[in-house]
Amino acid sequence: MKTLSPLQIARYEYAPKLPGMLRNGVSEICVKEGLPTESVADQAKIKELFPNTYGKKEITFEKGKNTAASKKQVVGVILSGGQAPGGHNVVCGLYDALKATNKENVLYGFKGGPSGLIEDKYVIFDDEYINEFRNTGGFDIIGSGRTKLETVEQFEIAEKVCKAHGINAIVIIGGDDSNTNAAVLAEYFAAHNSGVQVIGCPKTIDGDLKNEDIECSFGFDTATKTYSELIGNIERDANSAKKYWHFVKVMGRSASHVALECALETQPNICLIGEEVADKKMSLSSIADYIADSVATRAADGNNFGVAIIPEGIVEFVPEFGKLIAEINELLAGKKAEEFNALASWADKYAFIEKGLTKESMAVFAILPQGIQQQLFLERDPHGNVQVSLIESEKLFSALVKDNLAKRKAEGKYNGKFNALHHFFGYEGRCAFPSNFDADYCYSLGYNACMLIQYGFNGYLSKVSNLSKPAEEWVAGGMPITKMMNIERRHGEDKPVIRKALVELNGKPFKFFEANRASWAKETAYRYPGAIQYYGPREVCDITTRTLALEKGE
Ligand code: FBP
Repeated sequence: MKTLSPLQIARYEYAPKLPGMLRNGVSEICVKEGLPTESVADQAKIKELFPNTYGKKEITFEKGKNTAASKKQVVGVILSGGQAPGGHNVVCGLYDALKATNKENVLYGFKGGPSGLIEDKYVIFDDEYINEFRNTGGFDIIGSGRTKLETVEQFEIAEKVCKAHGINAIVIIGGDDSNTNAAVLAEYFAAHNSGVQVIGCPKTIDGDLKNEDIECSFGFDTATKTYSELIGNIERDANSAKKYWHFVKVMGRSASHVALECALETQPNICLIGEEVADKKMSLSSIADYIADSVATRAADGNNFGVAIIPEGIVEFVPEFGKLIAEINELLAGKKAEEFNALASWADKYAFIEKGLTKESMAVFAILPQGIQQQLFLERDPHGNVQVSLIESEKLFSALVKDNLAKRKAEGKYNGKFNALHHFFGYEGRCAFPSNFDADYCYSLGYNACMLIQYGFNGYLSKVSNLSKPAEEWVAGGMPITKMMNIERRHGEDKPVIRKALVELNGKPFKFFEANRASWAKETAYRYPGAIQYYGPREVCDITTRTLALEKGE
């Protein structure tokens, strides 16, 4: 029998905070037009590819008479990609705004991600269904998936499905790739006069969908708070037992925003930032040396313990490792993967690898622990990429540090003890109960998406900004997705895509970290953020991330 926890019951009752301008009821929301937009780069090319949706104006909502035509809305919503806390609230906000506008409005939820639209698998939401998911984590309300909506055949089917249900708008809740696809779908619908609008919502715990307009993607706040709680607890354990070095890998497929935010929250001895590793062209051994320096310095003070945060995507930022992965991808291309997998023993496979890699890459491969070597040959994702979440880089670096320390010991330069423990925090944070920030932000994004639909916008991203301030002061509006796009080379082709936001080495969050990390590496300066608080004083419950606060100069 299904039972509810007290927190579940309490969270069902939580009323998410909307931006002040959306609080007066849907009849009191009007549009203020901003300036026409340009894409961040490659303007001529993006304009050519998006003739119907390019250059539209940014808009903000404000208090005033709602002038939108009050036609009945039938909307479909899709959750796309990895789970992120708050996704349910986007759906709830959208549903509530639709029903507040007109009781006859209908919300379809396509199941299992974008493929649900193509396969016409859906639920129709009602109060009973929705109420079970209010302010809860996860994407289980309709499920998610990573199918890309990008081919004309898929768009034709999507159009047919929408027509069959009378759907006049689709809301896609996803990261940079999913919102890129949302923009392409919006352009297709506009070019074919299909009467279907597409609105995107910025999601990903990785925090790499942000720019001058989008201050942060939802889910980043809750996920990093969850990991930071756990890292803080580990720090306290390390400082109590004084006998382990903990290597903690945190999610973040490419960018190191999650690692950086956790470091700002917990002040560990070491945190690697992939973007810096790439910028300084650091090798595996120089990184190991850098960590071993902290281990040795602390050992000299009698502290044979510490905490190191490793971003999940780190390996691809190490130039020699990136080259190795590229060569392995080549080695496994097409039928060669089958040939490789058919080899009976690891020794046979090793010989195959030795034959196929360049001398330099083989030298890097050879120093890796066998477990990591084998992980590099695990199944690729649907786009042919190594699944970095499956590579145990926390174990890789602790093994390299151990070797480094052994050499130091042999040379009489180190006399400490090094016992490493390993952790990977990723899935633990993706479905946590959303923090108040994410619960409020997501509900606002969904509510706002409905307003964008009502006012007839297409190819827009639901935008809520001024996020470091109390929700009352948040600014709601929308921006054309094409504004965030540029042309990038993907799989040998020039493609219009939303630019991924990596950690800026000149940005305030990294600068703060850089200014403090030398002392954190030596001292025990741990900071303990504790568990997410949902009820209590505002300064405890409604705080945003340190990243956002520093970016805003707070
Ligand atoms: P999105 O970019 O789709 O939001 O997903 C991010 C992420 O959580 C990464 O941090 C992680 O590498 C990846 O998903 C794991 O993917 P999967 O859920 O398919 O194992």
